Amino acid sequence: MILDIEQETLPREELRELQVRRLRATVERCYQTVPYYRDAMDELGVRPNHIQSVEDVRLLPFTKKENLRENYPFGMFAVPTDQVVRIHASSGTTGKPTVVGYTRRDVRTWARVMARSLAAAGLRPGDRMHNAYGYGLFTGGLGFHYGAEELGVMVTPISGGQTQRQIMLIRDFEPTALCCTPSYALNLAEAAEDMKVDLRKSSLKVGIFGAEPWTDEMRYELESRLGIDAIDIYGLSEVIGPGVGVECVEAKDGLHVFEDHFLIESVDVNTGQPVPYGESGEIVITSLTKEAFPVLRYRTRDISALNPAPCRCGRTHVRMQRITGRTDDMLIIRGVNVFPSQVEAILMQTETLSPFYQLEVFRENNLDLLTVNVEGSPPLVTQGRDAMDRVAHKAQKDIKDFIGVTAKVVVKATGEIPRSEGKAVRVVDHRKSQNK
Ligand code: DLL
Repeated sequence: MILDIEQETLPREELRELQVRRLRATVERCYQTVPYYRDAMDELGVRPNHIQSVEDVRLLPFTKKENLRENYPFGMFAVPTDQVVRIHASSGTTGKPTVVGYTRRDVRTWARVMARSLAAAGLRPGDRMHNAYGYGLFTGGLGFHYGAEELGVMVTPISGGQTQRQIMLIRDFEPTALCCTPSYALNLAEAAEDMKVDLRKSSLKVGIFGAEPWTDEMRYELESRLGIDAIDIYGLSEVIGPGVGVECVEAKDGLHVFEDHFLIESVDVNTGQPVPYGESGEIVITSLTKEAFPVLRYRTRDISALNPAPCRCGRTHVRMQRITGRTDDMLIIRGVNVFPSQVEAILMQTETLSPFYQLEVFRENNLDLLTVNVEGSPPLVTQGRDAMDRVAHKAQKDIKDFIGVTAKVVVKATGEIPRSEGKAVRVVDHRKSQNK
């Protein structure tokens, strides 16, 4: 029996009833205990009792990252701090980080949705997890850790880094699941190959990868180099951490959102209006069961489409398409919108290129210029510069043909692109420093 499968296969009408009950309680709690939410609702003239159906969520104000920052550190908490047993924070590269808090019950809820995520990915009690997500303020490490313990999975809390040692521990402890960012999984695959360790013959059977955008092309690469099923998992600190949605191992076709805990919408980035099923929009999430840090209509900046079609695994929860990228990672190069993941898909279809890449953006004579740095495959690199330039030229043409953007492609030697230990840095934007 799969953990909580009754919750995940509820008929939609019953799920809606559960959601509206929980939504009303959450809105009431926000209104009564968080001055920010009360003010924002008062401004729109919305009262908690206006929420009568799930669709009424649209009456509520959006919450943005800036609103959380303005209330740094604990201003958005809906319980006194003596009831908060854990905090996490998202890495603020600019300015202050966003701090999120959990009550004891929140920690249990999170462990439960993470255990359910692992179960959807095919893990069962008795499995073993190599957990290379970072431990600390980042939610990845501890989120997976508590989920594994909740499910009854033995966890190696290795965190990120010390890559060669990780390979040794995978060989010795025989984990069945590898959990880390997809870019770190690739780093591990390469390190194992360098050490002449064939991970395809190891105990690993599944990889549960997330925390950054990745493509189906990257999935095939990881599956074939590691001999596993690669499963996508989504989440964000502001909403709970990992465990908001996950692919099922049966279909690997969209991430089931745990709708009994999270109400999900997809809206037009500019107008905030809902977009129809199947169309891309910005994902907006309202927490339904959180105590310490409830969120109302949080604008995630993540772009995806929702699919309500029943899934072959039997779950009735809506599926979210793999995230294309974040609104703030979208580059606009001479008027053409481009996400790094689109470039990734094209590079990875070129056999002579390796999956290690990084984009650079410059500004010259008021024009944005995109350079795509990518490593050649080892056989290409041994053929020398001319061969590498020919491949670069072809990739440049493919990028122009398929994405419509003019980019300069530079094929580099092995090891020239920095290896990731957590979330990969896909874009180096020189425009800001050039403006100074
Ligand atoms: O990255 C939580 C997490 C940890 C998810 C481990 C999955 C695995 P944050 O650091 O707050 O939390 O970053 C959240 O990461 O808004 C997305 O932009 C991105 N992200 C997370 N999962 C995916 C994914 C964690 N599967 C931000 N695909 C989110 C694409 C993802 N982007």
